[in-house]
Amino acid sequence: MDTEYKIVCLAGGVGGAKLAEGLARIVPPEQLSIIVNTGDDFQHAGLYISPDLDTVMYTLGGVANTETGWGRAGETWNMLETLSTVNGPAWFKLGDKDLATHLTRTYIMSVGGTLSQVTRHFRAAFKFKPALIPMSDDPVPTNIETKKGDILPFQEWFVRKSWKPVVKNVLLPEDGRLSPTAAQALQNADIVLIAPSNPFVSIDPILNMYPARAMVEDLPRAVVAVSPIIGGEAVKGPLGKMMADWGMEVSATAVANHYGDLIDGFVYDSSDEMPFTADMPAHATNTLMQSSENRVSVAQEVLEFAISLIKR
Ligand code: GDP
Ligand code: FO1
Repeated sequence: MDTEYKIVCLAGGVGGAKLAEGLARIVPPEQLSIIVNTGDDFQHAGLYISPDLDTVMYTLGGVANTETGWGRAGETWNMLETLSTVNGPAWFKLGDKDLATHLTRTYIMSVGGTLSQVTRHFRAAFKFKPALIPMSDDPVPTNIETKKGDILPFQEWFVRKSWKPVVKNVLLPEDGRLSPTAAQALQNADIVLIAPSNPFVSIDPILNMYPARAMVEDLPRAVVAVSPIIGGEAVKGPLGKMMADWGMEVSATAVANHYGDLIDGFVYDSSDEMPFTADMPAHATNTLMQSSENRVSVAQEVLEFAISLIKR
């Protein structure tokens, strides 16, 4: 697509990766930066795991497992099976191929590399061109406070307990800062696109990184969010359950209201009601991004809508 604008996409894992792939196919790489949630990151058996960065990286590199939404395609599980036989921590499934990423990341960070540097290092191996940027270079873990009163590290809640415990609060760190590369990308941005990621556990953690929220709010150009709700349901994952548990309506409108004044426009699925938010421009389309073609067409529409807001 012929655009002179600098575009930043805020992304979590699976919903983020799909829009990022569509954008990567139509926007010149030097004009696209993807800032990814790292609140889900954790140390597992001594390895530094960064699930959302890896999902976006594998998707852009064409090696993602599209069935699970995480990990690599054509995976084998020899290490995991052997890990079980020695009573190792097998609850978090690391495939043999995926393991190479975690070993390399952990190695580079153990000799002083930052998460931003590691992510750049992977660019050549996975052949992705846009700037893929962790939201922070520091550990900024998201914790989940359950209705029962437990405080669980994100992956304990999400994977180990299969997101069954009812969420009372998503606890975000108070002192997290944007990585310098993420701050630079936002500084240069003309358009910020908020991917159809989980607003509470993927996008809010990014906005919580000082000074991301203020930078997005102050952006002179367009900020557009894409709805992760289709037909009154989340496509995948805990979003619908979280909203229902909190007594929120599971709807595109509720997501638009959650972002509120932060956004200048909202893209929602044609199967949903027009979101009612006072004079917020909204655009309906088929937002399900199963194939590469869908990802490109959704990215194209979202971008054209954002550009139309700039030109208004
Ligand atoms: P996670 O970090 O892997 O959980 O992924 P994200 O937070 O990036 O994305 C999860 C959200 O993506 C879920 O709430 C889904 O409803 C949404 N989602 C997944 N696929 C699609 C899609 O094709 N279209 C839209 N509109 N939303 C999607
Ligand atoms: N999700 C699961 O539900 N079960 C797993 O065993 C699992 C392993 C895993 C390994 C590497 C990786 O990068 C991601 C992995 N995920 C797994 C995804 C999981 O971490 C979540 O989807 C995200 O954190 C939510 O964004």
